[in-house]
Amino acid sequence: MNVNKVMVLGADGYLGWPLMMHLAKKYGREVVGVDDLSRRKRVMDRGSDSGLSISSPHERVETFNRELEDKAVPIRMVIMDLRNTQQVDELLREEKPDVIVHFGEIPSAPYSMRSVYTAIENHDVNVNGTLNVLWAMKKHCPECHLIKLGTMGEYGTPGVTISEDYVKSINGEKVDPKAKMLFPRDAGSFYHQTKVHDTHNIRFACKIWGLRSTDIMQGVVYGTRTEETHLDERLKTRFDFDSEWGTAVNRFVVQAILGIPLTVYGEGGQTRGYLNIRDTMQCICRIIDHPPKAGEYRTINQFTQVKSINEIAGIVVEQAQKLGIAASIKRISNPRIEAERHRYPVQQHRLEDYGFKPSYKMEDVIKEMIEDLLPYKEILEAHKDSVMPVTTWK
Ligand code: USQ
Repeated sequence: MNVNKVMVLGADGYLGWPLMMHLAKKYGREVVGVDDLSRRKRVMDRGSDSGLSISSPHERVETFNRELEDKAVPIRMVIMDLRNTQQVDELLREEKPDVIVHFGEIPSAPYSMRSVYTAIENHDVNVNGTLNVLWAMKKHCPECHLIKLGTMGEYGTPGVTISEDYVKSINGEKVDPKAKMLFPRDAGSFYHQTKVHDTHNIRFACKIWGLRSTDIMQGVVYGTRTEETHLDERLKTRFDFDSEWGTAVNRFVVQAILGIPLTVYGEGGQTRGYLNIRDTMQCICRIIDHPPKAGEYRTINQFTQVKSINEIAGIVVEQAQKLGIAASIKRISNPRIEAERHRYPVQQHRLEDYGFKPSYKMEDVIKEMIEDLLPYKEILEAHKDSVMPVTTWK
């Protein structure tokens, strides 16, 4: 499969923006990004902002294309809401990408649990947006490889080994391999449920229309930089740390800088898969280079380390202390309903099969994150009030 043009949905986001640059600069691919810029607005509505100050989409694209000089096709950014069926249809008719990397969804569990309105909005954006993409692919580019961002959170914490492969037996009986039965899902928020719905819709579209897709069950991503974000001050990617849009590691690092005790929810035995943002870039590139066959739907469990919240808080405190910052930990009542002590065995082999090599460890990256964020302490201070959780699952 010849890959010339890659479309990145969610191109203004934490992962989408650095991926655009990485694909264009390192691999010389033609890249077109799509985003409705709603993440910037939703974070502001929560009373927060990106901890690393970021440029406007226009300035980012202009700056990066100057970096590229004439070494690759200039990147482009289309502003579009994926819920608009007509516009998504026209976009794919005109662009006909070889690969679509779909990050264009609302990614926050707490946001989805805030109210019935945010839960519905989360479903509308994620599930209906993805349906629009699937229908337009079928019509205009059925050969295209859809790389879709799902989440490890689709599985929940079942206490048995989570597998990338199809289920082989149930209650001792062999499952017909042709049935291609997925490993069971048990999501822990309405957000995570939207990803489960996407999974089933994408798998179904592959089965009936012969589309091809890699559905990434990704762990929690952390980090402040990629090879390209540090080429110019204006190329930074966003970095969220408030209680709705920030994830645990990123939040803990900011809390250490602000002198807020690290907010370990409940017992802190919650265990997840984690990976650095630069390893995410490498994973996606490997997946692009190893497309599935027409009609194939496949799952990838994407993370490089498994850690509990207690372990992560310990690492952040230790690294902060090395930089002369006295950080502390405070267990607070868990706003979520989730297992706080559990096994988390996960099987993964596909990334390795495609040549992926983990390059970063959390233990080494945390110090770099603190150093990258310290110059922005004023921005962090200004949004200090957004750190403590406000939404509960109850
Ligand atoms: N947690 C704390 N303290 C905090 C924040 C979180 O103890 O201040 C705990 C949570 O209770 C949870 C764990 O850390 O047990 C992970 O929470 P998180 O906010 O870092 O991540 P989560 O809500 O699971 O969602 C994030 C991304 C989501 C992605 C998912 C991957 O926001 O888009 O799908 O990570 S995974 O966790 O593998 O499902």
